[in-house]
Amino acid sequence: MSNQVDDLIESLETEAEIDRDPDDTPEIGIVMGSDSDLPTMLTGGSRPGAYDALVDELGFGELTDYDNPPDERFTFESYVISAHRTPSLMYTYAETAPARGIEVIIAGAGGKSADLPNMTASIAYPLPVIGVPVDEKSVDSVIGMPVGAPIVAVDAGKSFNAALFAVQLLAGRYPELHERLEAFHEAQSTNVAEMSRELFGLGATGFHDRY
Ligand code: AIR
Repeated sequence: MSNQVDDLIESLETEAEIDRDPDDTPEIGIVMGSDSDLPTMLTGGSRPGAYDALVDELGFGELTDYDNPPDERFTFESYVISAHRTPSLMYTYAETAPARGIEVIIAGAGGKSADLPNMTASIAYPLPVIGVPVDEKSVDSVIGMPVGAPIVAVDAGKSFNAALFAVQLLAGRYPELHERLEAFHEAQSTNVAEMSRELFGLGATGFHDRY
């Protein structure tokens, strides 16, 4: 095992032993099998991703230093962890998550052997894990868990929905997040209504050429 993996494992274990104010620890942990998953997992690639949902729509901050949390009340952290290349890191991440304040994990991986979400769910149980198949090939391996070992998963690539669902899980405990989710939904509906009115008023060709 490389020293860098050892160092990461040690820092997670050390963090798990620190008794921090829960307001300063991340509620959501995002893990992905490779940095090549980043466009899909966080910033969206061809569509909006988890980062867009959490930061732009729901006011979360990204925690990048446990000693200096961002000003935002609700935060997330993100790591690259491969089930096959760094299994011990996956194990430690999932095992230490509750002690580090994580309340829900979003885990994404791609390819035919996308095991990070389901293995993380098994190790972190009963902490909820939302799986994101990074591509179509990985759908079966993410959702194919045996009875008694649950995972919920979103459609291929839809990390935006995984983030929304993570916040839905948190909203039962934090009324403020409940309100933010409602505001997001309201804004989304208004946007559809505006488009609808514009399409009707301009007609299909006029709407298409409007910009
Ligand atoms: N992967 C990485 N370790 C285990 C798995 N299943 C997945 C990553 C990524 C794909 O393999 O989640 O979607 C290709 O990874 P890379 O690093 O070769 O680009």
